[in-house]
Amino acid sequence: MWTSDSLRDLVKTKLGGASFVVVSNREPYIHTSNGNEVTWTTPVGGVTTGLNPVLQASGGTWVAHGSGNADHLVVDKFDRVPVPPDNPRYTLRRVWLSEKQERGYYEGFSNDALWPLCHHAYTRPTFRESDWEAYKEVNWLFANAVLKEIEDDTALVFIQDYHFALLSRYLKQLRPSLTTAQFWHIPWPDAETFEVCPWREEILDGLLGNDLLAFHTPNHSVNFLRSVARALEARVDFEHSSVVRGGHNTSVRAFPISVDFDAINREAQNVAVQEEVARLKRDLGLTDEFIGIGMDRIDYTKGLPERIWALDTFLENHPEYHGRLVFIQMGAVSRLRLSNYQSINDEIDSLVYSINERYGYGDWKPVIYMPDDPPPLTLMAARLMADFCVVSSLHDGMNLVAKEFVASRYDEDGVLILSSFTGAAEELTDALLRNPYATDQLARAIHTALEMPREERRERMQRMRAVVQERNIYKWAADLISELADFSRLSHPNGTLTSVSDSSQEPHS
Ligand code: GDG
Repeated sequence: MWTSDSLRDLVKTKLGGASFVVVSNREPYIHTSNGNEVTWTTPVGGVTTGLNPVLQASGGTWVAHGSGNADHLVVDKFDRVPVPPDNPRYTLRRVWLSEKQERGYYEGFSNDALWPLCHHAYTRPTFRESDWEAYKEVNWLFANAVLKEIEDDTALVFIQDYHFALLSRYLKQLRPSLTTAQFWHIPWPDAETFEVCPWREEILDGLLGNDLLAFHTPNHSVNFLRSVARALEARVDFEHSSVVRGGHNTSVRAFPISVDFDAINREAQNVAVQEEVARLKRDLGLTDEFIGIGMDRIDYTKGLPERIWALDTFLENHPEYHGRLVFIQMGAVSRLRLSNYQSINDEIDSLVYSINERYGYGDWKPVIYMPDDPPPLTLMAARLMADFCVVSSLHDGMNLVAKEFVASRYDEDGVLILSSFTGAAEELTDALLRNPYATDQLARAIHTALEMPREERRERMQRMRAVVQERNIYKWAADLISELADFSRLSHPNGTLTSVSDSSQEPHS
């Protein structure tokens, strides 16, 4: 079983004294000020949830966009700040972006083009040349910032996500002997879908600057290989899952990301959580027999309208549950400057209003909507109160909400209703796996969850907990770092990059 300690030992052995630098768009700690007081928070999102425990174990430097209004105030002259702020374990290096860069690179190309392009959610990507120019400019800016954090060429740079498709290529141009790995946290679409991107060749070539490119599932890896085979001149080896382009080998692998099972399991048993459960029930006036929950970053890929439609159908078909079931949807709004995100927020508000108007009576409302980024203690209390949790994403790289729900249920109770179109569905096969587009099926799953005998709930939850406990976040990081070290000059200090999987293929130049 991988733990924070065994990951730390592995990093020491595999990396020797080499620096370990992680790069992401979103920073793991945000400093803000209200008047004279500076406070900090952790942002909502899967990348921070996954990577923060890893960096706390491994140490190193995390390079990210400084987005808080007080971020400038707490950094040193090199723009660095030790974090976590209350118990420092690693260094956060902040990169500053202008409003124009943020709009073009982050809101524009990353979230209005690549995000909808990579998720099958029927939202059309928007490709603007000015966004693409800003994207390239910011990738270049980050490449220069990363190099300032690196003492010598043995460093391992671990790049996160779709905001930095060109970063490894730029880094290699500036420092050819670096080792880079990249984790793509969202799905990779099929090759035909990807083809509509006007800069597909540059993006694919940029990602092939990496020595290791990782996705959540084998399916995403194969989609990537097919995209390369259609668009670029390169030798694509489907059998060994690698690409050779310009004499450089990139291994393409699947590593399903996870959560810190032990920490969540421990936190769930804290007495403060029971007190929070009592407070929440009191404040929300919950006397109901059954509670369902959802908790998401509010995004059109997460299938929130589909969830409410299913609840509506369930209530229509099962009047015997009126007054007995409450569904609590928690969450945090995100990317609000984009019109697609404003629309999804408006749509959810109006659906919640309608379902409550249609079925509610007296003090009972079937849906309680709390999109105000509840604190971690409240989220934990909600997980433990729930008879069932719904994750109904239309498409999702992994989905950590599902794994957090499982990790928190030390009582081995609660049913997970999980979209088949999440990476998590490949591992959590004891969830009720459903197609969120099929409203009637999703509605029936709610009924199945409510009627499921205690023994079956226990057995399913036990099996899911065993999976998440074994495949925890430390295993994810350890597998990835081991694979990379085996492929790279970290283990061949004097040689060129050597890939074990490529031995039957053409020789490297
Ligand atoms: C991307 C990929 C992949 C949710 N609501 C609140 C809140 N959360 C937390 C959850 C969880 C995180 O945010 C969301 O993680 P997900 O994995 O579900 O989704 P994305 O943010 O889209 O993450 C995803 C992930 O990267 C990792 O690779 O799994 O597929 O899309 O930790 O608990 N946190 C707070 N308030 C909320 O209201 N504080």
